[in-house]
Formats: sequence, C-alpha cells, structure tokens
Amino acid sequence: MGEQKTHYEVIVVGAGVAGIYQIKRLVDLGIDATVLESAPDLGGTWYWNRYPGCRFDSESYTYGFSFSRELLDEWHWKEHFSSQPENLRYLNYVADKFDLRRHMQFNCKVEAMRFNEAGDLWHIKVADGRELTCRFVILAIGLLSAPTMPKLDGIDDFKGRSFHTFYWPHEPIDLAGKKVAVIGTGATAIQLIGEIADKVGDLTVFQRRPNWSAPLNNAAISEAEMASIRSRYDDIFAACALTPGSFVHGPQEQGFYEVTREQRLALWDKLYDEPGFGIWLANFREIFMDEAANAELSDYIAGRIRGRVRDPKVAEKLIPKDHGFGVQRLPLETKYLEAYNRDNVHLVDLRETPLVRVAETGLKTSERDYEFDIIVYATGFDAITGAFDRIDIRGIGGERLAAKWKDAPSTYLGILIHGFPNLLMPTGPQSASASTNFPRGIETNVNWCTSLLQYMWARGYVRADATREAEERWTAYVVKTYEIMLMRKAKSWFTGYNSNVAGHEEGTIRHFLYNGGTPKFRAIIDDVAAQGYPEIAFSAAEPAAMQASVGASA
Ligand code: NA7
Repeated sequence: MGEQKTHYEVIVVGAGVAGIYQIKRLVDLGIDATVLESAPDLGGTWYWNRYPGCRFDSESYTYGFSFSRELLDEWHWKEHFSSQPENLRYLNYVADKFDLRRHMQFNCKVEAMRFNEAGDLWHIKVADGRELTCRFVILAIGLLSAPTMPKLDGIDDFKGRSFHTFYWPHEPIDLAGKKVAVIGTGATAIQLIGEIADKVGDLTVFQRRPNWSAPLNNAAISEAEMASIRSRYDDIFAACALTPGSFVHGPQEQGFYEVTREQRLALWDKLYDEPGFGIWLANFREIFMDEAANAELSDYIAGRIRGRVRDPKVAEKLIPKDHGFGVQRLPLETKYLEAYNRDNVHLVDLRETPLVRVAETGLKTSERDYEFDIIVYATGFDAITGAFDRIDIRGIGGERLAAKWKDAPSTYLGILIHGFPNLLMPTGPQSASASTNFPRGIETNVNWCTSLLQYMWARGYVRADATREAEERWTAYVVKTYEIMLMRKAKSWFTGYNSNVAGHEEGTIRHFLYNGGTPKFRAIIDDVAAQGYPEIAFSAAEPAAMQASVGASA
C-alpha cells in the first residue's frame, strides 16, 4: 500500500473502534480501501484519552469485538472495566492480528471533502496537501472526538502545565506534591478525580453543575473467571442484543408502581453496590420518563451521597438539583465522593464564585486567586456532530454539511445524509450506535454499511443518496423518541448542550440520539436492507465510466 496512491474504492476516516472493524470488513471482501487517521496511531478515543482513571464503564467483555471467535478465545480482559492502556493494547492487538495496520495511514488529517457529481466520487483533502479520491467515504470519526475548552481569557498565559483531558500527555506526569486544578465534573473528571486525589499534593475541583454518579465496583478478572466468560460469550452478546442499550443490564420487567417502595429501595440497595450501569439501566423504565419516579430515585441517590461525603455542606454541593438521576450520561466512579473527605481536596462551586480568567500562576474566580502547578480542563466535547463540523464537507451543489446541520442534524437511519451521496456514518447522529454500548452499535452499523456497499457493487451502482423524504421522516421519528424522555430537559451532550460552542448553549436542543432502543433500531435497518433499500436512490455508472472506474469487484 503506497501512500502515493491517490484513488481508493473506499476511504474510511478514523482508526478507532469503528474504523478498525470497518477496514477489517472491507479487507476481507478484497476491496481497495484505506483508513485515514489524524492521530499518529490507531485507537481513537483510546489513543487520545490517557488521563489517570480513564476506563470502560461497559463490562470489558461486552465492549470487545464479537466478530472473531479466535479473538474472543485469545484475549484475556484483566478487569471487569478495563483501563485505557489495556484498551489501547487490545485495539493494537486486533489490528496486528488481522494485519490491518498496512491499510491505515496515520497523521492524515482530513480537512475537506467534496462530492464530485460528474464522476460520483469524493475528493478528500488531507492536511499534508494530498488530494485523494474515492467512490465511498465512511466517516468513523467518533462521537466524542472534538474536545472543547472553556471560553476563558488568559488560557495561554498560564506558566504551569495545562491540558484538556483528551490531550493528557503521553509521557508520565509526576503529580506528587503538585497543586492541581480540575475544571469540570463530567464523567471524565469523575474518573480522574477519584484516581488522583491521593496522588497529588493538593487538588481543587471547579464545579459548575454537579453530576449524578454511581460506583463502578470494578474488580480483576482471574484466569478461571475469564475462561468462564469465554464459554459464555454467545450468551453474553445475545443478552446484550436484547437490551435497549446493548449492555448486559436490561430494565426491570415490573413497573415502578407495581412494586412497593420497600421493594424499590431493596432493588436500589442491591444495584448501587453491583458493578457497572445496573443502577441506571437495570432500573425501572419509569425513571427515564416519569418525574415522580425519577425524583424518588434521585432522593435515594442523594442519600447515598450524604452517606459517603462527611462534610454536609460539601455533600449538598455535590447533589444535582437541576436534573434528575440518569437523565444525563451517568458517570461511574471509584472513590470519587470519598475524595472530598480528604484534607487535600477542595470543591469550588462556580455558581457561587464563577471563573473570571486564567492567570500566569493559576485561576481567578470572582472571589479569589488560586495558584496551581497543573490545570486540567475536563470540559467535555462538541459531541457527535463536532467532529463532522471540523471537516469542510460539501455534498451535491456544494452544500456544506455544517450549514445543513447548523441547528440540528438530520439523517436517514443515522447512517446516510440526503444530498451527500456515498457518505456513510457507522457512528453518526440519530443512530442507535450513539446511545448504546458503543462497539455493539458499531458492529451493527458497520455490517449494515458493508452490506449496502455489497448490494451496490453487485449491481454496478456507483451512487446512493437517501431521499429527502426518507431523511425528513427519520429525523422526525428520532425527535419523537425524545418526547417522553426526561432527558430532553437536561443540559448534557445527549442533547447537544455545550456552553463552549456557539449555538449549543443553554436553551437549544439537538436530537442526537435514537431513543427507541437497539433491538428496534436493528429491526428497522435490517428491514430496510431486506426490502432493497427502497428509500435510497441508486444510480449506475455510464457504461464507459464503468469501464474506466478503478476499484472493487464484489
Ligand atoms: P461532559 O460530561 O460534557 O462534562 C464536561 C464538564 O465540564 C461538565 O461538568 C461541565 O459543566 C464542565 N464545563 C464545561 N465547560 C465549562 C466551563 N466553561 N466552565 C466550567 N465548567 C465547564 O464531558 P466529559 O468529558 O466529562 O464526558 C464526556 C463523555 O466521555 C462521557 O459522557 C462518557 O461517555 C465519555 P456543566 O455541566 O456544563 O455545567
């Protein structure tokens, strides 16, 4: 595979979990394809996020790829919720095992893409100056890959070290004795703070809005336990396939109001102390939709917070008041709340004393100056559409995707976009992969994308564009899936909220997620395929053009 090559049948953008599986499928089919990755190496999320405490919230053995029995038999997950270094090692192991690396080009940042209608080709501009062409482009660019910094004056003035958690340095950082600031209390900060509280000299957490969280309850996986997991993989994946979120945790069959309060409390006592997302996803369905049910659960969790945080004033600050438990993405934690019982950990409530600026020596709030050696920005991402917005993507007639999606994304099945032919998104907005145990959704969507391409190759089609009507109908349907969800009221990346991104501030809502559950999503997209993709307009190449076309056979 030479880098001099300028045309491919398929270009996959992104060598994370989705890109790795997508190129595997294409290579197996003998398709002329390559992966362009902006990072120096593969791994996506697991390449970048190297902050201490970074790990799965999914059970490791439900996060791994399911496509290869051999791989499942070989790999030993060391912990129920595996950490970033191990996850990156896993993805490298997969790429090496299947010899995928030679189909990947690193340090290749895609800056712009334009659809050439005359040739039904995408022209891809890479930051190194190359322009590549391809028939199909598959954007596997991640859901949370566009980190955002606060809009604060003086960020560059700081003389110590500072970084967003996404860009945590690759070399070890000596935290011992250091005065560290963490801005933000999302899932990332909650992992980080629990991990570093007893390793730093002094830690100050700058919290604007508290987040609900629950214990991860992680543990090691012994050889014997891993052997048992291996023997149950089929059942584990089958169980995931039946739950709304593709996790091992599925909702209670009984309704919230069908059991007594004592029974609910007994369930919550059990789930809170169990590993993983059980307290969120194995709860009663009503907690996501019914204010009263959600309030009762939120009260219960608030009680748990009060029980774990010694200073009642600090405990109250850590209890969210503006949203109920589980309506935002639930962070899972290890010793997070207990960190605030330590003398070297301090909580600053930014609603009382907002940040004013970053100074040479630290941070300035409306109340006082703080001195730090290290400032960590755990301030989140321009989620889901941010990575798309950062590429200048132009479809038919030069239409800009960023303009089309300015107020909200619109898609067909979360996988195609009308007016942007031959562009596929295995991890796009409005598909179930955005709201589920990520690799489970990815495998479904990558398989679907691959089947669509095979369908086209078999028929000599060179162009596929979802109809406008299909896109409008799908988008309206996704919007409707929010109607009954309390989530629609929350300020979180689930609804496209980000105070640091113009247009994404409070008061806006973007319908990013398909909330109908993965079993239903899979049934819908499988049905579309079985019917021969009736709402996708296909066209075949002119015979002469077909002769000249470079690329694949199917
Ligand atoms: P999140 O969950 O979006 O959290 C970002 C945090 O940063 C959140 O507490 C924000 O407070 C805070 N934030 C953002 N901007 C500011 C400014 N300008 N000032 C103060 N505080 C700020 O991102 P994470 O990285 O934690 O998690 C993202 C996902 O990664 C997670 O859900 C997992 O799926 C993996 P706010 O709530 O906006 O008041």
